[in-house]
Amino acid sequence: MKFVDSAKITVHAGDGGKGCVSFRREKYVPKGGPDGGDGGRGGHVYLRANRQLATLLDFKYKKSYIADRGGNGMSSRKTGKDGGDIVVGVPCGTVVRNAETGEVMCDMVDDGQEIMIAKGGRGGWGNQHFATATRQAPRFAQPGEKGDGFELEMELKLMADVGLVGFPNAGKSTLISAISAARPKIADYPFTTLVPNLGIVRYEEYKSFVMADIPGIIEGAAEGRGLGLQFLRHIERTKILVVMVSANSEDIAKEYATLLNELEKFEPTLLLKPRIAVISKMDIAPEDFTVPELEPGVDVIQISSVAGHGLKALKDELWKQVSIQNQLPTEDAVS
Ligand SMILES: Nc1nc2c(ncn2[C@@H]2O[C@H](COP(=O)(O)OP(=O)(O)OP(=O)(O)O)[C@@H](O)[C@H]2O)c(=O)[nH]1
Ligand SMILES: [Mg+2]
Repeated sequence: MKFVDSAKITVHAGDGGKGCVSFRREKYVPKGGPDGGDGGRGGHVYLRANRQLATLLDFKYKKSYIADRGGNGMSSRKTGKDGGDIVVGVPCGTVVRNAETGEVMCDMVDDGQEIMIAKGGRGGWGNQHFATATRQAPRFAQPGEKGDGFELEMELKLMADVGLVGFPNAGKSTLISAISAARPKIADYPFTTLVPNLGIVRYEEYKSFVMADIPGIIEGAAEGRGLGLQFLRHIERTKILVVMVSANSEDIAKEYATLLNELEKFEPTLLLKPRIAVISKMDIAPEDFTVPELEPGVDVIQISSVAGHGLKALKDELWKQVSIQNQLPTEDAVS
């Protein structure tokens, strides 16, 4: 499946229907009063977050969403029909901006979350509303109001608990395939992973958390080198980070520092997230391998995804950290 994580679409709510100009026609009443009905409301456009959707790919093919206009008012005070509403499904984690102003209009986080993104125009009043003592036969009615219309920029930021970052070839995809049901491509060359993968990691009997494997990061990623930058945004919303360096890296501490540096350049707040350092490929570690001290206060966990070593300890630690983060009040709750 192709992964598309940004898209531009237009949404147009329906215009309101026109109010009607009409007069009552009855036998023996040559000049009946005004009885023009109101126009119906234009259809709204809603966005709804849907957990089943994984990409913004659909929006590459269908870029325009236009709701019906309201029906015109009719004689005998009959109101026009409301235009049908449209619901556009988006993956959870889609941030929606007004393309013209850049302003964030909504952040579609929870499954089922729904928002009216473009409001249908109100129907115009029919001439029945405009009769007064001095103007008994109004020959006018209101036009319908215009429906809202926007160009929207959508950006998908994956919603995962744990973000996995490391140089290309560090063994990120191998880890996610060892501890979840995700089956990303694994190969012995850099940039095997071209799109993010999400894996659900089961923990004990009923618990689980979501881990995101993103393409490898290299020095200069924050300035656009490699594939890093494009995907770093996906870890902006994770609760914790796993920073992975291979045991046979030439300089583990330097590689680790480079990763942190790229994260910081991309978005300084990424470094405020709790992180765990992971040394991968311990089965092929050099003979004289010693566990480096990478950062005071940051746990270093050694694993081998191939041999299955250290995975339990890693999952225990990840679960512990994810649960701590889940118990903290969210930013929304504080403000
Ligand atoms: N011996 C050994 N090899 C491993 C281990 N984990 C990964 N590898 C190998 O390392 C190579 C790269 O693994 P990937 O999981 O594709 O690495 P990645 O970090 O996802 O790489 P990119 O997607 O390119 O960023 C593959 O040949 C894996 O088989 C491990 O624990 N032990
Ligand atoms: Mg990979």
